[in-house]
Amino acid sequence: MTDTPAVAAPTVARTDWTREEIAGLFDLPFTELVFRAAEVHRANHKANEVQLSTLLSIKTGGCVEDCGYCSQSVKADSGVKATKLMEVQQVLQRAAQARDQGSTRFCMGAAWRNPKDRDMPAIIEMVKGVRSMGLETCMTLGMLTPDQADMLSDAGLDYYNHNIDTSPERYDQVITTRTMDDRLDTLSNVRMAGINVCSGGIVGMGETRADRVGFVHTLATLPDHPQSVPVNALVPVKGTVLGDMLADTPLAKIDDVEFVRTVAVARITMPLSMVRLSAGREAMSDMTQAMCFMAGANSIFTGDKLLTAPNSGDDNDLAMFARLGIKPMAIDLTPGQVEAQRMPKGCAKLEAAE
Ligand code: SAM
Ligand code: DTB
Ligand code: SF4
Repeated sequence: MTDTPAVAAPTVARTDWTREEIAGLFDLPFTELVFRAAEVHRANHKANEVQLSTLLSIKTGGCVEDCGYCSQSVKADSGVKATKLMEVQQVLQRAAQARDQGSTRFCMGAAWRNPKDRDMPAIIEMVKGVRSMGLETCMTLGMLTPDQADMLSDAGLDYYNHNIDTSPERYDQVITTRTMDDRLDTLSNVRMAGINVCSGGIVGMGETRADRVGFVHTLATLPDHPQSVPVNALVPVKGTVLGDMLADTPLAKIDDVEFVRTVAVARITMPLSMVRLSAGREAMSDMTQAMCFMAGANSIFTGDKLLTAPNSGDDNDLAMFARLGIKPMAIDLTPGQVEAQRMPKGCAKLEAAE
């Protein structure tokens, strides 16, 4: 027996976690923490199935925000060339390729502070087109107004990705052009529009353990847990504030054990969410990724490119899955079934009114 904090019944998605409880989980002996996370994972998910999502940058670079990690900020001297919004047909072609390679969710990202109203018609065509192929749709376009969130919901968008990225305390050291509250407002607009929320962040930005506690705490105490929680390991890019600041320091790469701990604590505190092992896999061994799957990660981005940074690539991932005995998670791709998996619009509005 241990005198460490008790974990709630695995299927109860508590939103009243305290920072002390979360810090207590991080402090557990490593194998105890991973064991508990694996128990929670097995009680709520198929343990050896991993969901595959594909990313496409539909509008790259030239972003006016100053996120210290991002190669696409105008403030970064990263060599990323700014592009216009891609044509709808080109996006649909890439979605068809992703589907043919076994992906079940197509995530479209734009380097915007927020979409302009004139961008919305093309965005809506993309959502409708990708969805009609039987893929789940995800977009990440920056801040959204309630009206824009409603428009995306009406178009059938399944998920909206909008990361809180770090702890509330550290936020203004990473980004100065918006606040954590701006982020939370958009998450609320998305939730109210009945779109599933995808929100997570980045570890390995030189933050402290206390920041990682604050980061998980913020997600796990939202009114509803995000349905997807991406955990990114910083991809340090030359010419970005953080890439340059951390280069050649011991903080340049997150300690693997601490990364797995973060995944495990996310799994325990948000038992029903999909936890996505996101950016940074290229620099991780199969064994570290295996520990993440053991600790409850059950989704990855496939392909050899994320938005601008390299990703592991399908061949490496197929080989890793074969080594580990992991199967890609299937979804029922018939349009009616994809529809059934989407949160009915107005659910969150009804809950909020209660
Ligand atoms: N512009 C939109 C926004 O910021 O919400 C969408 C795209 S943005 C690139 C999506 C997320 O990618 C960020 O919130 C951040 O968590 C992650 N990201 C960006 N650059 C990264 C890097 N170098 N390493 C790890 N994650 C990164
Ligand atoms: C997320 O949390 N990770 C993805 C997705 N959401 C959009 C993006 C990772 C970007 C990595 C850096 C790049 O490719 O530029
Ligand atoms: Fe812009 Fe998003 Fe990059 Fe921040 S993370 S600079 S908002 S593209």
